Amino acid sequence: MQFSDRKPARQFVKEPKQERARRTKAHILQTAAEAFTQHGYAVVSLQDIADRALLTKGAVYFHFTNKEALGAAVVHEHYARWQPLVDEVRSLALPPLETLLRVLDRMAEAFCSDPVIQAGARLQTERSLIRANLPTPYVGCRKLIAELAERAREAGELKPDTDAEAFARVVVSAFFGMQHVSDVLARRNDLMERYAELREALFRGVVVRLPIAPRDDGPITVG
Ligand code: LUB
Repeated sequence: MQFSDRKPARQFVKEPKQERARRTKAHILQTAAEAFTQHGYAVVSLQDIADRALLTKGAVYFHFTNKEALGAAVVHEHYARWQPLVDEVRSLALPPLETLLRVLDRMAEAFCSDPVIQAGARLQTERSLIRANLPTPYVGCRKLIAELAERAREAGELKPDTDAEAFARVVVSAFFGMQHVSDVLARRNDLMERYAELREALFRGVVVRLPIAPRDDGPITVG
């Protein structure tokens, strides 16, 4: 009989348990990211993360075998968060240059507000201390920016002699350096101002018409 067997009851118990485990794991990851971004990988212990998360060390170990696993999970989650951001901008179907600028704007905002994004960047600079396989940094982002820049060049929005690959390398290096300097000197409080300067300086040389300030929803016009 459908109702009297153990099966439905077991399902009823199992679902919320899995959901709770998923939430606990996400909570640990978020807490670890906050600790890593504030203090760096080396000085944060698994016990520190457990204390911060208001969990026992055993509860943390249940989800992550060691600190290396937690560090690696934060870095992987950092990269997982770029794709939805890019997809969201692409869904607006804007012209290529505006798409590229919006993606960079959104990345800058994420560096201001998302501890997982912040921690992922910091952990990549500390990657020699983390005994785990971490994704190669910068290359995926460089490829995306190069593609978008090349499309903007083909659309006549960037100067015809723009080297999209070289431009992308410069953008990634400058952007990464900018967020790092902002972190070290101002705990990222001045990141959007630094980003606006960087955007202006980098794009001034390659655009046909100068873009206006970040986050302006109007058309991109001559400055
Ligand atoms: C991006 C980080 C931090 C580059 O692509 C990457 O590997 C990145 C990880 O270190 O931001 C941002 C231009």
